Amino acid sequence: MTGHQDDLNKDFGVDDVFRALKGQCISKDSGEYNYELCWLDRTTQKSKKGGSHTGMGNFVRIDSITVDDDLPPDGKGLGSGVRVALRYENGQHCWNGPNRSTLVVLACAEQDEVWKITEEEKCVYRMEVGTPAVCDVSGNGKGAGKDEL
Ligand code: MAN
Repeated sequence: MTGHQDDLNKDFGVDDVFRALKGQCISKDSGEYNYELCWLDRTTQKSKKGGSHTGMGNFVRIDSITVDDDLPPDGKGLGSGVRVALRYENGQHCWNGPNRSTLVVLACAEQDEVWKITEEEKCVYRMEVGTPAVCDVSGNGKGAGKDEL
């Protein structure tokens, strides 16, 4: 994993591409919540019925993970191969569980967009997000399914 980390930092990293996104947020409705991703900052779960906002984690690092998903017909999915992922940890404590955390997995897209949010296990969230920020990263290009990393 360290090798991947080094490559990421060298190839595009926080210094370049993600710096431009810092301070910007995108969101998506899903179920009873609206979920917000603020790049390199935090993820948040907001109840549609009003009331409290729940911190789902604070940005800790860029990572990479291997995924193997079918690409939906609209292309708004991760496909398969190595993908850039952003880790958000130490969010609001979960009753009888861990502090909330979010893994944000990125794939190339024309605009920043949250595609899907899942709660993998209690208070452990995963967001699939499209962004032009990773389009130059090996394996994340359009038609991402066919990369050979
Ligand atoms: C809230 C939300 C859920 C979470 C539960 C855990 O309802 O944050 O996503 O599973 O708390 O108690």
